[in-house]
Amino acid sequence: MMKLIRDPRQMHLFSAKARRAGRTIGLVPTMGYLHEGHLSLAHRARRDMDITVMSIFVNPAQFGPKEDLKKYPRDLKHDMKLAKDAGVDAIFYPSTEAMYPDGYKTYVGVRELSDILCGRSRPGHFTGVTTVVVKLFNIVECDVVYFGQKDAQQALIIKKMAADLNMPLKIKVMPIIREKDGLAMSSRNKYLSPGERRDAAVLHKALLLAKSLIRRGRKAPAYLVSRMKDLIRKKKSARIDYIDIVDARDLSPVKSIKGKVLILLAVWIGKTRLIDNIIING
Ligand code: PAJ
Repeated sequence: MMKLIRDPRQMHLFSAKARRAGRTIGLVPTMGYLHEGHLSLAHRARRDMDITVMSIFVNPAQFGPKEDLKKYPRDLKHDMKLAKDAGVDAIFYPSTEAMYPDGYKTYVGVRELSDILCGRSRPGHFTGVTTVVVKLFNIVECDVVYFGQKDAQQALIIKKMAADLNMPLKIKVMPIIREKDGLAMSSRNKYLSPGERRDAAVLHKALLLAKSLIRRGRKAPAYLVSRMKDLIRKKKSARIDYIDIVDARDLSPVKSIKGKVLILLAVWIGKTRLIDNIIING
């Protein structure tokens, strides 16, 4: 029987009981509207751990004032079925009031890493993410937490925070799950019209173009970025937010492609902002 737990104290009691019984706990934080990307994390947690907890919480703190908090897709009933089939033991589904009661004051932030790339276009976003993630870690008291490489900067920032703050847990980052045409799965893909959905495949195509150029010896980041931009601009609905090539370990700029580099991009397809990335061993 999968449990649905709304109260943070109840969630903590559930975990405490499991821990006392010697069980290991894996946590999969999500904002719901589950797809195969989320479920791949749950499957991995189920494989590695005794107890799998999935949180579903559309976190207002990580949305900007002009962003899609209100229209972010939600379907708890369907999510519960998918989570149950994936072997999740408990869903933590708190209310906004329980997470951010009146008078809430505390925010946890990671300097510098939160201000670049996606953080430049979404000021405050990553502080909202790290804040809710710390709360979830404290409520669930998990041993291992699972994140997707889809949100590469997010995963890196959370790893940095956990290391800097001596958090007693392990972070696992799992590969990006894609649709047949390469589009990275995302709850926001639901916003795309059929035409936009076809155009959206260009994000992954651009990453593969960069990869093949690197394989053929092109090593100048500026050249790679300009070729990717040319490809993306061919799609009518596309508007580039940013494309960048950085060191995969710490998101620092690279002058040439060597070692592990991370190519990241954010592209507006119509009114929907999509992100994707690839790690390349140069
Ligand atoms: P959400 O976008 O729902 O994603 C939840 C987790 O699923 C994240 O770790 C994300 O990287 C992973 N994920 C999403 N799409 C994926 C894909 N196609 N392949 C593999 N993993 C994928 O990320 C968030 O929620 C929030 O910021 C959260 C961490 C829950 C904090 O509110």
